[in-house]
Amino acid sequence: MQRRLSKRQQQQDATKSPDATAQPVEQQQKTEANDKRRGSKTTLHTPSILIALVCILPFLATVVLFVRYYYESNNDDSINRLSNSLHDHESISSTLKYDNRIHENGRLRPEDHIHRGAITQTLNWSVTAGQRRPDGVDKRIYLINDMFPGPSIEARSGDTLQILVHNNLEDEQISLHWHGLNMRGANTMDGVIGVTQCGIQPGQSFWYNFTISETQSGTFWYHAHSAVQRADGLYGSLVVHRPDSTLVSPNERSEMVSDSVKYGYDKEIVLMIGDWYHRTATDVASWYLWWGSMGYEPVPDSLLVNGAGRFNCSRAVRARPLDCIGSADEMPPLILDGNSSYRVRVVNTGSLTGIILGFAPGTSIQVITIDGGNPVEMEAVDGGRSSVGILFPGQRVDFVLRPLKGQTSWMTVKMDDSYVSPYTLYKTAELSVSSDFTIGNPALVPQQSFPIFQTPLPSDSLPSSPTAQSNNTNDIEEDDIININTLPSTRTLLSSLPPKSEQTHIVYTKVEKLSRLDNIPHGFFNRTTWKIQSDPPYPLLGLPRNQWDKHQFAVSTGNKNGWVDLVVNNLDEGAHPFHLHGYNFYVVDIYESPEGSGRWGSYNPWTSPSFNENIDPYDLTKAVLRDTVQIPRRGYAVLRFKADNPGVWLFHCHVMWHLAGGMAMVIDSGSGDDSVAHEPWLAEEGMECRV
Ligand SMILES: [Cu+2]
Repeated sequence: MQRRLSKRQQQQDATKSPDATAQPVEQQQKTEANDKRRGSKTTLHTPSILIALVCILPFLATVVLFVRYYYESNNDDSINRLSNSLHDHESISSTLKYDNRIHENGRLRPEDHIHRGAITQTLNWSVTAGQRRPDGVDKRIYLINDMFPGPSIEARSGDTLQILVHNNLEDEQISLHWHGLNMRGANTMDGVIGVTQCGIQPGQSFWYNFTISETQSGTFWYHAHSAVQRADGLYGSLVVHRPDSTLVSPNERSEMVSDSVKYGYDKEIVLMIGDWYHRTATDVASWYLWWGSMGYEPVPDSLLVNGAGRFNCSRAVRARPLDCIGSADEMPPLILDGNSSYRVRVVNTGSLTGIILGFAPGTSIQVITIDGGNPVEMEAVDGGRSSVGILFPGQRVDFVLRPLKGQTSWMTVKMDDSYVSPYTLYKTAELSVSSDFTIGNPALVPQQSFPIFQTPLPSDSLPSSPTAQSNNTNDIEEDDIININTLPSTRTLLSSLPPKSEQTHIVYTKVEKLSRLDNIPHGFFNRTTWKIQSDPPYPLLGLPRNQWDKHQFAVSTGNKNGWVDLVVNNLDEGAHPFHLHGYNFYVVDIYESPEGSGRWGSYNPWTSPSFNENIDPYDLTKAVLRDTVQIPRRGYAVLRFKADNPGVWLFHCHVMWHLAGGMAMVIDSGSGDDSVAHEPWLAEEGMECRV
């Protein structure tokens, strides 16, 4: 597999032409060359047969290779695992009568943080890999201090985190990114290989050392920003509590009611929810970054909440046997105290799909913040709805869950099929029917219900669990969903939004399958597909911009600290959840072209009919402050932020496979001059990165 990838890499590197429009001509030349090689004997006699063959053969080969590769590429691995992995059952068997992983990994203790002053927390982490069964299916995953997900971090605003990360993997480099934290004055700690640091090599350690801003609090997470390790479990939760009012100066105090009083909740939990693949992420990425995938995203097999799930072993695809144990009706439960209101902090830790979260009808949900603690206006929405969505990869939502009536209930996680369905012809309604040539995944149950057990738990028998295929037990009604993507920020937050920005930058993004890149899907910003800076092999932060290689596309905001509009035109047939490091941005405009209109939906403020030099056409009362935004297919978003955080910040799609295909660019803030690096010491001789 690796050999195949590296060969591809060589081919790509050998490609010189940066001209994206050259495709048709090249394709034609290639086909002609192939024709000559393949058909020199027959050409003279039967040109029509030859033409027919040339037309049909590649198509047939594609179909055969495609199906074979997708369903069989991992047979050997799986069989090996089957034969020698009966040693590891500890992650799901326990002396308890139920699986308590969701509970243990989601517990929060705000009381330990909101009443104290800022401190320095020093943590010592060892990253390893091991076989575990998050959903009953054995898989090699990443562990931090032997845990999956990694240790939860709880802090308060103003805390300093000093985290010593040892890479105890055999042959992979790693890095960790603190998703959503502004990292003000700490760009070198942002954890992006090739942008802010070199990878931490096997056997080496790295100190992450940064102070959380006094003004930041909310739900965050940390995850690997190296290769595709995030998708194999190298992540954990990071919750920053807002300190209570007794700790701030008296004149600020009146505005600072603690969140629990303001929103009326008693307890807090965090839920890391995401799709899950049974193959390793390297295998999944290799499949997607192959011409035969034709750009169809690999469909996940399962889903996890706080590292726990339950796969129905009987759904395993025959050609891809799994080492799977456990019963489908043992879904891991949430444990709630029946009398308390909870602040539920949800993170989409997945690689591809958006999620909708639903509770039993009659449950009341109040959405309070989006992404890193940005409060939203809920007045616009009727109360009494019991579902929230869609939360896309990298995004977070906090809501208050009022006490549930009755003794037992369920939480349902539904994967958004809009990403997967139209492009893979995947039919959620006909799960067992997959006889046609599509790359749907019959193993996946896209809607799963997890039981909620209420304390005190009965000592003799536990409430019964819904089965893994409990599609009907707790359906999510479309009109019962709070659409978190239309909630505006609170008026207080919007009051700091200027009516007009000082700079406007326009970029275009798309996944392209170009012949000059062997028809392997690549994510582009304008004409650049991102790769880790390799020539010279130093992090971008250490190099002046005039030494960045051809895989870096940068928007420079100069050194004026002014407000910037970034117009992101998504020319793709699919939507993408874009995440910006180092900043929160206001989404001041967002648009999707009507289905079937044939339009690209791109936007250029200067050529727009509503262009006015003095007034922007945006309705700022609808804006929302966040750090990860789903930009619709054939549409755009206008992101406004104050470029006052010097550094080089990655802006990228949070779909793991698209990022692996290069869907990223950087925002360069606070350096006016092309010939001056932000942190020249990072590019000293002898400190080259391994790329
Ligand atoms: Cu994407």
